[in-house]
Amino acid sequence: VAAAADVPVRVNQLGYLPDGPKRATVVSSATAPLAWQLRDAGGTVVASGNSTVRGADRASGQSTHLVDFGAYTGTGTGFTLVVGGQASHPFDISSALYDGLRADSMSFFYQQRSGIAIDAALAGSGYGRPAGHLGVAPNKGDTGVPCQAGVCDYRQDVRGGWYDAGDQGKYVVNGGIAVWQVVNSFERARRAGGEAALGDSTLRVPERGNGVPDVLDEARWELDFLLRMQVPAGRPMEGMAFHKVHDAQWTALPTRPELDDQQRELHKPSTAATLNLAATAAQCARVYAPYDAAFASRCLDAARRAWAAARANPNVLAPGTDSTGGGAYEDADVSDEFYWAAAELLATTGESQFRDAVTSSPLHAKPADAFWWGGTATLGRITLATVPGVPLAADDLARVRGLLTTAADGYLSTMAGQGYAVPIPADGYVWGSNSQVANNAVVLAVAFELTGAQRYRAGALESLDYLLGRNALDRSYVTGYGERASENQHHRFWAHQNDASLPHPPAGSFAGGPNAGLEDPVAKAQLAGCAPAACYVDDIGSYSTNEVAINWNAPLAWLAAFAAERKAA
Ligand code: 9MR
Repeated sequence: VAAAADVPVRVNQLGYLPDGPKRATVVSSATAPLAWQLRDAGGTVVASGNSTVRGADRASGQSTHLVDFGAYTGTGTGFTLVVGGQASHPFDISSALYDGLRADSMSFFYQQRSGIAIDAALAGSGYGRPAGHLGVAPNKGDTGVPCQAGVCDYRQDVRGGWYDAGDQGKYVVNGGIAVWQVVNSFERARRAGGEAALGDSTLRVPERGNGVPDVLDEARWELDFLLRMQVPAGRPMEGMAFHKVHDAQWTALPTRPELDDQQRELHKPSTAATLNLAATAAQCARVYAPYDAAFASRCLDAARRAWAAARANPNVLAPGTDSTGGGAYEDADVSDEFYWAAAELLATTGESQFRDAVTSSPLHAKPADAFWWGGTATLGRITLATVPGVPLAADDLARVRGLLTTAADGYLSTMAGQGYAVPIPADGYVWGSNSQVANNAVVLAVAFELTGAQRYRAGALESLDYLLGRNALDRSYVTGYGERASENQHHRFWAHQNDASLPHPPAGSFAGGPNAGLEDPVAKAQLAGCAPAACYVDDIGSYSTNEVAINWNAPLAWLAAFAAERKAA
């Protein structure tokens, strides 16, 4: 199928919810409003009006107009928005709009599993592959992985988990935030009465039918790996978590997981990784308790040991230079990871030692900053603000909730100031910018849960509009969703662009997005001079704009589940 041409009327190419906001952006330097028509599939005009002139937009470098057709409440497929004789891509208006994306964005994690054969009957034709990294030749790991020189003198079984991204490394910092968001999407949905949609037999995973919600089955694949990354009792730095396991050298593109012949190595434990383990294992203990008490108690024990180890080794920092064969995931400030872990342990146990750790942290009084893999305090704030029964004083809890709604108000005002409603500023287009859009949209959705105010839900949904096509490039960043969707994301197995015998990324795969830093050779060669929001190319070589990653698909899946819930406006 030939890619659709870029058009100046920019819509969510998937569509709109009947009870959600319906806005579009038009690229035009006209200084007077433009007439617009909403046409149904038969070409009949079902709504019309005039645009609002927005003028120059810094992030996209474009002159824009806004169209608001939110007054239209009909449903159907094949709508187009026509402005000045130019039609948008066709889109749907449907309350079932996000049902497919909810499943596909979550199924991404099954497709990224290490240490298990991927079944084409579940993953889709072309996506099956033998298990990777179980020590079957030519693989050398991950069942008995040695440390890098000088780090340890034993081997550890660290099989399983999810490959991080387009590479086949597995990083505890990053695995942590990703699995937290997957589990949190379930915890949130359960509070909203929507857990059935994430329940047993809702996903294409091998564990379907086992009586446990599939989202939790999927997350457990990663949690079991994180637990294996903990230094065993009796070893130096016991209770700490190894920072990461990956190949000694970067592998070429493509490299099928089962054909990776590089030596796998464990890298030195870090305080950040240990606190990622403490936080996610504490969350695990809370959320899995009703389904598997033994697993929940194993999680809690690991979380306590990790917390104690981090307290005993509070400043073991992973260096930015350790990036041969895998990403560094360096972090020079672990105060936010301490806060997050304390919050999860408090919410799970209610113990005063963790309450003291939360309330004595300088971060407890600070504004709710945007979260990402290197900054996790707001994950802790979300847990404190939303999990029922957290034993903090009522006024303190109200204050934490207020920090989150204040952050959400900030994202709304950032959105309102731009031609494309994006909850990041013009200077925020860094590596993985799409994940920052999605993470900030998660905060908007949390503010909706806390207050019931529709403007927050609208902000979360409009953030999805940006990711699905209403943007500087007229592009959906999610494979399989939209007329002009990314399909050549950087990946060693879904490398169709380099090898026609391999598949494209599966539907629901989320590109990292525009990165004004131009941090790879393809971006440097093709994107010189780009406006920040246009610094993106759908080329497999552009890993700094077009990779997939577990910590990026996680907020997309979280949001898709939120958007798919039927909520009356
Ligand atoms: O998401 C990470 C981004 O914040 C960093 O700027 C970038 C460079 O260090 O690394 C990104 O993470 C990559 C990781 O290092 C290796 N696996 C792929 C990840 C996504 O590109």
